[in-house]
Amino acid sequence: MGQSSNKLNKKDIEALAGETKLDGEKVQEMYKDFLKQCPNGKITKKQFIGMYQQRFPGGNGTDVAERLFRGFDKNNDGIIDFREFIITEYVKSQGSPEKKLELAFGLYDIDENGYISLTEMMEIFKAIHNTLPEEQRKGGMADVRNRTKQKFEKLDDNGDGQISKAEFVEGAKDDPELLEILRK
Ligand SMILES: [Ca+2]
Ligand SMILES: [Ca+2]
Ligand SMILES: [Ca+2]
Repeated sequence: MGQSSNKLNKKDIEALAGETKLDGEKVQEMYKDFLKQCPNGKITKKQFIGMYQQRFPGGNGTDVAERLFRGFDKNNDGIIDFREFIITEYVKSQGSPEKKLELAFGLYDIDENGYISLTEMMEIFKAIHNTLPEEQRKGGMADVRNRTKQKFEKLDDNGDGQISKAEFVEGAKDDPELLEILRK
């Protein structure tokens, strides 16, 4: 009961292949793998955090996973379905620069007001820093704060204390570190 709604049919596969530029077989294969890990076709936040934690032995991936979860969960229903999973994975790894910037901006803009505040930017860089193994992290948080503040001031072209999308896009041209979150 209700199971068929989670299954992808041929048309869904083709649509996803079109959106991601992957071939249909590859999508099918990824779907099989996805179902192996998540037999009900959904990833909960808890599962997602668990998956991410494994990527950072010795570090803490929880905050990064929390942030990324929101980027994946496009419709905000608290779960990631295969469609959301594959599209976001694709943008993260091979999306066009515009799509990547779009995704990254959304991750930074935690309260979704259309601007990045200094606090929001701190959250992201702290989360990234926390994924490092303990020995690489020691005493580094003050440094992260200082560097984030400098970055923020540089990005805030009109000096209004927040980063607009245009400022972000412009700044990211010279600062690849702004997209570091997508490499996590
Ligand atoms: Ca969702
Ligand atoms: Ca914001
Ligand atoms: Ca500004």
